[in-house]
Amino acid sequence: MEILEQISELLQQGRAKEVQEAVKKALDEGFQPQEIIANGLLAGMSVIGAKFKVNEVYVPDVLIASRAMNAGMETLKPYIVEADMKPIGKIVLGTVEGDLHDIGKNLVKIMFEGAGFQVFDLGIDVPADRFVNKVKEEKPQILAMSALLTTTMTNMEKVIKAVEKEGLREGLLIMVGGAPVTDSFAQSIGADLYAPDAASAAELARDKVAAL
Ligand code: B1M
Repeated sequence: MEILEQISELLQQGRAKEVQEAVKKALDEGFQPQEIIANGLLAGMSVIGAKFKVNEVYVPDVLIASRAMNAGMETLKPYIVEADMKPIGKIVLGTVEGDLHDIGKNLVKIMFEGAGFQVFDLGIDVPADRFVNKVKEEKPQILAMSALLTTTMTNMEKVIKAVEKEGLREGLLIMVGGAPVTDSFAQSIGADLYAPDAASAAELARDKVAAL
């Protein structure tokens, strides 16, 4: 079996340690981190997602696969993030309140870091006031929010309102993303930037901050 296929299979079985070993092997074989993410880790995760949707696998299986995904991403991180790079800007990042999904957010974080940003990751289930406090403290160029549920994406607007109420909106770019989020939704809640995936999120952030 080809190594990327092996990574996908191991991830689906939730074998985190073996995923990490296979990721290292793929790097040794000359695969680029982006290829390993797209055709190994994400390929496996999308099989799990499809099975989850039709109740072929359940929450514990998804959690175990998610851990394997994060383990694989940790192994790749040093190869994506350039060492000793001077930050080109600051980003405050988090998954909004009520939402526990962090795989996409973690991927976005790695890509932001790879693009040269210093990232303040607030984690999951982040209420508006925590975003506001971190923006006050760090004065980032970008506030970035992730949501994976149709029931939590609406909390992005609450954060934007809270940021406005505190007088922090001017000069701050707000980026939103996550599976149910669209460009038109982003515009409707008053966000400045929307990106459909982690690589474009990093590219967009880099371009927008360079233009400031
Ligand atoms: Co959840 N879940 N989940 N889940 N889960 C989804 C999202 C769902 C689509 C599955 C389904 O029914 N088909 C569905 C949402 C339906 C909806 O609202 N439309 C769902 C549900 C219903 C739920 C629960 C309610 C299930 C339950 O308990 N009954 C529950 C909710 C918990 C909560 O959050 N309060 C729940 C729980 C979980 C687990 C905890 C088991 C686990 C999360 C573990 C973790 O994250 N640590 C989980 C998972 C893993 C999924 C699926 C299977 C995979 C999500 C994922 O990680 N994808 C997902 C089904 C699916 O997506 N096929 C599903 C891989 C990841 C790389 O993609 O996060 O989309 P994604 O990130 C992408 C882009 O969206 C983008 O970049 C990434 C790619 O490059 N992106 C950004 C993300 N954030 C961005 C921010 C940006 C820009 C781009 O700018 C700031």
